[in-house]
Amino acid sequence: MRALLLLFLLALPMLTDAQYTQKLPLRQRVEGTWRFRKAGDGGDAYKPVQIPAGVHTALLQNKLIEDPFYRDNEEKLQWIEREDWEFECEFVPEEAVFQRTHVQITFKGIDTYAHIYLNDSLILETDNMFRTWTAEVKKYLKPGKNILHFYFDSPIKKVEPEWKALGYELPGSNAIRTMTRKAQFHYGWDWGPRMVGCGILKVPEICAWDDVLIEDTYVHIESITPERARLIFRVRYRSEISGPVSFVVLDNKRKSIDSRQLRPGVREDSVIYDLKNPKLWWCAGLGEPHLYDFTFQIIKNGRPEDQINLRTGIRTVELVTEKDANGKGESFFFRLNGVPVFAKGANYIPQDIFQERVTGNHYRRIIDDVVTANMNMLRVWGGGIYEEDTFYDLCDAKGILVWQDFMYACAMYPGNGKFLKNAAREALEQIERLRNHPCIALWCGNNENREGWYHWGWQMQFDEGQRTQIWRDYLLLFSDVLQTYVRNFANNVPYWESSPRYGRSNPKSNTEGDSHYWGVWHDEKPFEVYNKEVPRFMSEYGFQSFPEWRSILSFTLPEDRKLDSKVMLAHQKHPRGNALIAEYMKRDYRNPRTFEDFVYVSQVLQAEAMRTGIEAHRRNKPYCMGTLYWQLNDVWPGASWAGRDHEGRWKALHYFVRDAYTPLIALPYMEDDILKVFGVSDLSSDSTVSLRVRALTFSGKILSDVSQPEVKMRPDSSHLLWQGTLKTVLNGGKPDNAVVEIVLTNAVGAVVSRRLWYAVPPRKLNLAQRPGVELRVRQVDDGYELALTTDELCKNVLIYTDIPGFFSHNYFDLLPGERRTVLFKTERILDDPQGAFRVKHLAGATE
Ligand code: BMA
Repeated sequence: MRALLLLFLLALPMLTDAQYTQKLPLRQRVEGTWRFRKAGDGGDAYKPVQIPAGVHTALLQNKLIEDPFYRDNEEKLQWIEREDWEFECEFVPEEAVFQRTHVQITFKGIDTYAHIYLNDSLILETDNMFRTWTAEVKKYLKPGKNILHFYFDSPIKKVEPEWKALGYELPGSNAIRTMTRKAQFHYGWDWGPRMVGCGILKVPEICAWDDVLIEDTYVHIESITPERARLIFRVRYRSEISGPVSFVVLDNKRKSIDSRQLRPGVREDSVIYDLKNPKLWWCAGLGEPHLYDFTFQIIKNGRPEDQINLRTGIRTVELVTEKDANGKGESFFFRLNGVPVFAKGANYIPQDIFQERVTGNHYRRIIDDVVTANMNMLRVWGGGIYEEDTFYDLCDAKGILVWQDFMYACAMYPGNGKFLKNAAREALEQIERLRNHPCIALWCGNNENREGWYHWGWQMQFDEGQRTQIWRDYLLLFSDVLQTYVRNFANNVPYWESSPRYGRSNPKSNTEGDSHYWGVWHDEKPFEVYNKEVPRFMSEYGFQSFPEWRSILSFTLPEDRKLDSKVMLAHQKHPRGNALIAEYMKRDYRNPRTFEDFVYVSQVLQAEAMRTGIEAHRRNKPYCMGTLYWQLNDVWPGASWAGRDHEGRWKALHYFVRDAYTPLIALPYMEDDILKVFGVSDLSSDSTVSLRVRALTFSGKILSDVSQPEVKMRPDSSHLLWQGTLKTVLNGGKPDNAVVEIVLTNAVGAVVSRRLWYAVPPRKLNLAQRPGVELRVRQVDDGYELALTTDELCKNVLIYTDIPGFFSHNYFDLLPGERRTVLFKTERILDDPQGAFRVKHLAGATE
């Protein structure tokens, strides 16, 4: 007996240990053998597939279709959207799962209409790719082999009857998309292909648990003072048990314990947690994006029943829309921790039309590129997807504010009860998912739906009753449901009903709200109108160009490499795109010699256009408090407004933006033959800089040279630093043979901003056709250093190579006598480094 007792006592610590971990819910991915087939095809039609996959990538994995991006393959794949598809997984659950009281499977990224069966029992019907679906499966799951089966309805055929039954056609391009809560760009956009697929875009997860499961934890920031931040940890849990437990919050410094009584059912509760001397979260340029790591636990008898780790930041964010003192307009800007932020950034769209191909590496690279380009805000545009957790984690960590649209764009949406319920549930889930991220600065109802309704002639096709109905549906969703949800659940993040507030045809678009200014591009207005059409916050404006030449090579054959070839036209989704690029190019540039040169000039043209806009917006600070150009990136390789192409290669625009977004900058602006230089500071403290404005001929003769040492720049300001007549600046030089260099240096003599300015458009410049450019290559640690010199000014120098890698600088103007070094980052070791690089420049690429 004694011996037995001893044995028992010895075993006790082990038992406790095992029980300790056994208590926690078991969470694991459904790993197994996946296969798929076209519905209706026989059993032997099943093909293996790696999940996550949509039908297109599943077919591609099996080489049953060709690369959808290659040549004009897109067109040949349109049959896919009208078929139903089946996916299936054979898996063996871990034994431990069966020892738990509850077993559930959670599905995310189910695109879109699926019947999901476990061992032939229907466990779920899904109809929204943005939602999370959970099924209790304890009674269907068995030890050994299980079959999880998905039947996907064609997203087109599924909604056709309902679409017809509406009695009218909702406005918007490819508007049948509005019937389905699925990424709207899948149906084709003016920068992307049409790939209406279905599939499993995330691996499902099993969760097995006994007594308590935490469903959601939310850190609500109640108040912040320098001494203390009061946080309220709100938790929603499911419990099978009642009785006393402890709610524990841990950060790396301390632990707080609160006693609570559990009650069975789905319950909400909260604990207060005070953080001493909180370090605030700041966006890039204003400070450190400090983050706190917390663990929240529910502990019973010393053992955690469930626990959640979460990372968050302490900050307040406001959207300030206040009437101007003169009564003429209304502000629109973000205030972070009480400090106004001039937003610098771009509109972000998904990184691939097939989201399942986007990896953590893609996210890290793109957010790094955003940070490198001195941005502090991205707008996640409403025709794409609510981004993945990784995206927001990176934005939190790097201090990138996120303007988050709900996923509605350029259309009117149905308003029936079923649709609204689905939309409301989606909103709530997404708000809950994102509300601990300090990067979220705004929730916006939709992209251009309001603008379309009022200004794109949409109303004309409807009778009075239909108009009333459609608008009522709009208001119900965007002004009522989404707004209420954001107010109640989004952790004090502001809501904005629609972007833009007013369209460009309304003069109010320049005095209040955010604006999408498309007079440049759609209305063919010259780039200079950006200087006049300055809104309070520019949330979209853009100009197209072609992707990097190597990206073009990847989807074409030599015979396709012409502006109007069938293949190139298939990769230009804007009906007037090529004509507009060509028309604008003619205004400012001489004729490109080849198609490759055209592609290069298109990028320089685009970069100049966006720089004109960015500079106008920054100069007009604080009247204008933000500039987000359209668009950061691409979903496939094609002509588009992106500054960074689908392969992640920087176009000229991304290089220009990095310079144009530097926090301290001197900006040239000519008005009535007077060259004005504005100093803009986005910093929150005073700076002292020296300004130098100097004019040179293209062969390097100095025409004028003025310096202003010790210039004070107030924090967060824009003001005139210097001005001179063009005549005195050029001082006898000719405008077609002169460049003005404007340089700001800081107190220790480092260059903080440098801008080269010309008095006439590039086509009028008298550039040397064959400037004596020399390029010397030397191997360095992370690649090759390229040193460039020239004896005559060389405009828009593009260095290129077939070797994969990244050029630290490109598309820059090289002054005579200047020595410029560029780092080419690559992992390759080159046999002939000197012969590996080539240089293109404007005079050589145009006639
Ligand atoms: C905007 C966007 C997109 C579109 C872009 C270019 O207004 O919201 O819908 O791709 O213009 O036309």
